[in-house]
Amino acid sequence: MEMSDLDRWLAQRYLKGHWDHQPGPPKVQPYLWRWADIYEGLRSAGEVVPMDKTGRRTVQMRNPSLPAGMTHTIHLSVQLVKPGEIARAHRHVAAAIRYVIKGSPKAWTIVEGERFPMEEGDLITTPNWTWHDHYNGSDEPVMWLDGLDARLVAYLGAQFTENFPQEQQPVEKPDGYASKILGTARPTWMKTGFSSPPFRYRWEETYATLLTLKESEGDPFDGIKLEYVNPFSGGPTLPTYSCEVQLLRPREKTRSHRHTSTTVYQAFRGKGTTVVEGTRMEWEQGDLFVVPPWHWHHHENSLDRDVILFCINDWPVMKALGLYREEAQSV
Ligand code: 1HN
Repeated sequence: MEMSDLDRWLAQRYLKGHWDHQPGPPKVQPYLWRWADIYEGLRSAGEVVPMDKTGRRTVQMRNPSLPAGMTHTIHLSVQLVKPGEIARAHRHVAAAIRYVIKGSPKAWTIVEGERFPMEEGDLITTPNWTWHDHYNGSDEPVMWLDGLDARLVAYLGAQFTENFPQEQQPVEKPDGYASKILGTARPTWMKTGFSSPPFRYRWEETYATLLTLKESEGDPFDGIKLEYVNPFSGGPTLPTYSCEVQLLRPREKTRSHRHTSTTVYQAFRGKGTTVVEGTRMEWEQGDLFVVPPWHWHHHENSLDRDVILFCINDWPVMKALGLYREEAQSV
């Protein structure tokens, strides 16, 4: 018997020898999506895709090397809700964040009975298995980024989805509830069942913190960078990923490093360059891009005004599994 005969014999029985190498999963590649394209696609979807056909009107990033998903761990889409529209209530195991691109104090995402206004630059969490629906009560379209760990959850076989019996869940909590009970003075008797609470991180406060720190040293790899922490634990935004925002000062160029976690970015303000393994990704406001695992990268702001990048990084899941490593390029 030849080795190839053996391989065939085994294959017919759904078996395989260690010597018979098969290709591994596809590798996420660095890629940049232009806001102009995303916006054009979404605007057209607003004209031709009715809400009752889709449940959620989103345009999703797909990494060129993957069948779906912006990366193997992070799903990212941009969602549009037109004036008066409702995106119906449901829940799923995959956790989500919303990062508002165009908002209004009269547009809300309702999570577990609390309505959270969606204003530009706000970050709102929809943790694992929380009921959520969206409503635009303003007279302008609203748009936001949806970041979900859905690909990872589905890969692990743990994705479940359920529709709420009505189109919208009732609003049962007073406005500002989460931010009050999770402030610095907290109720003694409340225990929550959520590992991460539904929460709104207001842009106004985040931006004020960035500006307060502008003259400080900052992170050598990322400039003035903030992590949106879980208000219970002080840990990452969600068990699977961390949302972060960074300000690059005029003419700031960061040091290069690489890590096994994957990052997806949105250029929230300004324009600049991220160099990933020698490839220059030139981004402008609204563009989205990926830095794949274990790729050297640094950021450059070559203009005289501030740049702000929003990102989702899957380091919490990598650290939880003992898979996180990082390395700095020597100076
Ligand atoms: C989802 O539930 C929303 O609730 C958005 O707005 C995007 C992508 C995959 C799976 C569920 C939403 C989603 C999603």
